[in-house]
Amino acid sequence: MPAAPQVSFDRIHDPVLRRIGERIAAGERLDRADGLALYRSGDLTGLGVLADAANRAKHGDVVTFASNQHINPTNICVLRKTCVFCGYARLPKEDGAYRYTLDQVLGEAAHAADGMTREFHIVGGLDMKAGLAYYTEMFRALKANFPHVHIKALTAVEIAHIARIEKMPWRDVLIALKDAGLDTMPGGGAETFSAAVRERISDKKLAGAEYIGVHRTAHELGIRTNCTMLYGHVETLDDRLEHLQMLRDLQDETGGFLAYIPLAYHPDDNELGRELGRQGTATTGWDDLRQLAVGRLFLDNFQHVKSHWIMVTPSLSQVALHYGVNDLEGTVVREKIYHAVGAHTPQAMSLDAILGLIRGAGKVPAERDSFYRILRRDFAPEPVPAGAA
Ligand code: V47
Ligand code: SF4
Repeated sequence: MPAAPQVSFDRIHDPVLRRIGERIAAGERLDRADGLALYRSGDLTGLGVLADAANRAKHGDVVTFASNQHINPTNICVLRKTCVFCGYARLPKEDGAYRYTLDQVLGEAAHAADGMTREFHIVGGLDMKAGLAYYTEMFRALKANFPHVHIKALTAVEIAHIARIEKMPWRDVLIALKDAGLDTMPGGGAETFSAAVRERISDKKLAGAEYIGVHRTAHELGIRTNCTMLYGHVETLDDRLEHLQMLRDLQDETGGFLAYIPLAYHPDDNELGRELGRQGTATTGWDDLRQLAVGRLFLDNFQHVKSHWIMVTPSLSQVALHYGVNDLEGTVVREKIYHAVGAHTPQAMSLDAILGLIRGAGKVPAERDSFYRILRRDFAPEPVPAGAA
């Protein structure tokens, strides 16, 4: 049982936040009205103080990262026309459509031969020609060639797609994939669960309750998963809280979620961004920080809150380490999904760069595995800058 958060009330100016802070310090759980008050507060620093206290009670000063590699085996997707926020998907005959052969996947994975990569993060489109056998063969070959690398693959939406084309229940698909080497599942495909928002931005996608259902089944089978929320598009603050509530409820039930990762919507190069006239205007730093902080406070039964630096920039992720975040998306190699919608961040970060970010925020870096077990803390000390005494 983690210690109750120690809150420094002198840095909180909003009396509403102070009252919520007193309840957090007493170990009380927040309800949706509290969540709304947190989102609506103008005291971002005070919100950070609360989220940082909750985070420190679980992790102290330690910030983790993992060396992972993203592989996106196919961008062909049957929802290409209806997920209006996505700039990555293509129809089978469209320019730029691709589906990797097994050899191509192994070619991409060859980076893992460096011995540093500990996780493959494998997600892609809902491709009619990528059924169960496509993935079971892929996972078996990856495990045969890179036995030390963890496979975190396939969102709930992809699992449901494979189940539909194979006419199998989700459970049987998950059992077959686990048998082939699937270790954990990523959290993509959640978007925002609200039915009204889904109708507007991803009309034909698996409903929120079904996303939860696939994750519940995975947890029952011993497959731990992550979860996400896509924010900063057309959703309301109430929608965000409904989403967080559904995640918290499932976590109460199964305890199977490893981490919560909010994903900042990028409006470039996608239909929704054009419709909203929002190109070139991603989420604000304020919204990114409060989204992470409210997640940390509301999801009191989650151990890990991860910032995805690819979307919100490394600099903002560094500040987020004081807003409830205890984990940074790893040294990602060749990320495609966000770079298709206008992310201008680098596609990979070196170990030294990640260590520099974490230390620069006054935190202690630790490399973790995919289950958040600490693997390494003994990194070379930070070089002393030239001219320093
Ligand atoms: O589900 C698509 C999002 C997700 C856009 O579990 C967009 O460890 C912003 O889920 N703007 C896939 N986001 C990525 C994902 C993820 C990333 C890092 C770590 C983990 C994990 C999961 O990307 C999709 C969708 O929500 N996405 N288009 C866009 N325009
Ligand atoms: Fe397909 Fe996923 Fe893009 Fe939707 S978000 S079009 S399901 S790849």
